[in-house]
Amino acid sequence: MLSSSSGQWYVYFYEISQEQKWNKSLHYSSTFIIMLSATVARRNLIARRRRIQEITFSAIQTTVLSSSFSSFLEIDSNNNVESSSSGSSRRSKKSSWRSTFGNNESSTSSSSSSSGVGRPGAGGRCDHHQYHRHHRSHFFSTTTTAKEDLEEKKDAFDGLKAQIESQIPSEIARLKALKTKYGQEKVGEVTVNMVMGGMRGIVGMLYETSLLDANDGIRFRGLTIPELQEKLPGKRDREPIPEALLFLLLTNKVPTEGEVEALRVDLMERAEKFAKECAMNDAGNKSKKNVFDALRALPEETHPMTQLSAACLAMQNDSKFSKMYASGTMKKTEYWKYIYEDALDLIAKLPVVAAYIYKRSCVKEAARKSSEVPTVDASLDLAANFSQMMGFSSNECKELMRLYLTIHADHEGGNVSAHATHLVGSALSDPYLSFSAGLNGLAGPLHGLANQEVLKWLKEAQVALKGDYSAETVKTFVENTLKSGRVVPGYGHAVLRRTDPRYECQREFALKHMPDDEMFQLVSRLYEIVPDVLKATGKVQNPWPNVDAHSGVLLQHFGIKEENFYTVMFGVSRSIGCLSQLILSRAHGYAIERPKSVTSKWLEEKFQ
Ligand code: NMX
Ligand code: MLT
Repeated sequence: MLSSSSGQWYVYFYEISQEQKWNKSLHYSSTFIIMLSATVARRNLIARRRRIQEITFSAIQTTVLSSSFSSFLEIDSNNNVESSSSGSSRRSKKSSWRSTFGNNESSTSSSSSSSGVGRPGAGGRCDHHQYHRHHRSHFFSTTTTAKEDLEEKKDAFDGLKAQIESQIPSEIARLKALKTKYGQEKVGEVTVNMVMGGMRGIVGMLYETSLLDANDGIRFRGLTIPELQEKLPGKRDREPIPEALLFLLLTNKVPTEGEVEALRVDLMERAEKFAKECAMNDAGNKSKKNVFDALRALPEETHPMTQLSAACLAMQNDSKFSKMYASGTMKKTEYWKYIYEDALDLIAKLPVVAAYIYKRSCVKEAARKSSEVPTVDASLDLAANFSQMMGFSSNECKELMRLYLTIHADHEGGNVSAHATHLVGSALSDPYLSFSAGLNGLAGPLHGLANQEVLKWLKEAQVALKGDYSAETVKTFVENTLKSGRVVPGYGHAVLRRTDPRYECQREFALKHMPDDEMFQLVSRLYEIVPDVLKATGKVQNPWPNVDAHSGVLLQHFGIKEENFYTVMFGVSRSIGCLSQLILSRAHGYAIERPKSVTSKWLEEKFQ
């Protein structure tokens, strides 16, 4: 299919030229012949990639997926996957593809009712292949534009994207109805205290992926942490894997085993491709700089959070959304598709970059240090691979990483990292730019950096207390912290008014895996002492521990002792929540965020 738009041609050629390292500024007409040959080569590449995907899928189908998933899929003699339930998913997916390629006005509404549409690699894959086979009968119809390539790359396993797409029309209709019916209703009152107190309690933004209740704690799409642990499929042991949470956040649906597996494969392929390309560039072609070169240009002692945020920006050149926006050919209704691709790329890349930062900048012993691009093991889940890339391959550490990446992922929209990502994204800044902003907020000691502060403080306590964890000495230590003008890190919360459920589940993990750990004994003792000390100040709204009070003690037990890295791990996890919402925000057409500010004089004059 040839695009009539010169902009699309440009983007297409730009992508080819990026891969082939040709000069993108060559004039279209003088490069037309080159493009045709490149197109044929590219088509062969895509066909080869598809064959690999088919083989991989077939292997997964027979070896990995649960029998329940296998039972509703059938493999025909051409090795195509069909939904055994009916042709409905095929029809809906086909119309969805037509819509994608502009042949059909509105397809997604029909797909919304199809239960088969989201099955991993089900009807969508089959129809997409038929669609392309059909259109490849003519030379021009075989030409892939940047847009087609983007869609094609993800064809085999993209039940998730199809499910999101199928939900968009009904979600937009629901939001529209909400606005029409209740648009003029009030959701609360704003007092001067709220304006002057960090906007605490002001209901001011939509955020679908999670909701925080002061007393119940966080619910991810309605599910508490114990419910996630119980209900999310894809577990390797007891803890859920973050891929399952990502699926839940994006679709508001507990995925099937097969759907989680398909998403896992997708993310690991993205991670592996990224790491391999960067490693290849490292080894040979120095002319193509990559994110690791950018990181190497920073002093080793640059804080790991600064490095992670800088890495996000250094990768921004890969943004598909930005390229499409610049081409001028992307409709508003298509924004989310490119945000989705960027978001999933970024979620997959961040653990690789983070593991690199860890090994280059955080570990002290020469034997564990490395400036190599980490090697991705695509057979693992995202968390296990992250743990392994950092040099921790025990099953217990992988389990901890699964729990860690799951529980830190989202905490509704008002916290600094989520809000910053949301705000910057609302200006149509791409996911790399937006999430870098979120990371910069997470790097603050009152927010994500508190996990680093907690471990420093615990180490300080160990030195000061010399093993005497009696109530009196511990109380004095905590009071001295306050007297020195510092906050007690890991305690208090802007919204919660109880012990953070994320603290509780980590405590359970510790009780199960490391009950005798000395630092865990200290953490437990502090839990008994700190709340009363904070209550005695008379000003702390929530004297109970938050997530950060417990995470470090687990990590150090399993060998991740470098606390300046802890917030990076928080950031890797937080990408899952922030970027899920970013996809939905563009899919549902959220407005640019622009609240009203006033001067203190304005307030005085209003009430005088
Ligand atoms: N230690 C000492 N003082 C505290 C603490 C604490 N843990 N928590 C709150 N306060 C103080 C707070 O500084 C404020 O003092 P002042 O009026 O002198 O400015 C007063 O109590 C009232 O604050 P709150 O309304 O209870 O809390 P706020 O919503 O303003 O702040 C936090 C919430 C989380 C920033 C605050 O509790 C805090 O600084 N905690 C320690 C740092 C921390 O653990 N942050 C991690 C939060 C979770 N995360 O991952 O992001
Ligand atoms: C978070 O996880 O973002 C923190 O608990 C801070 C918050 O919710 O305000």
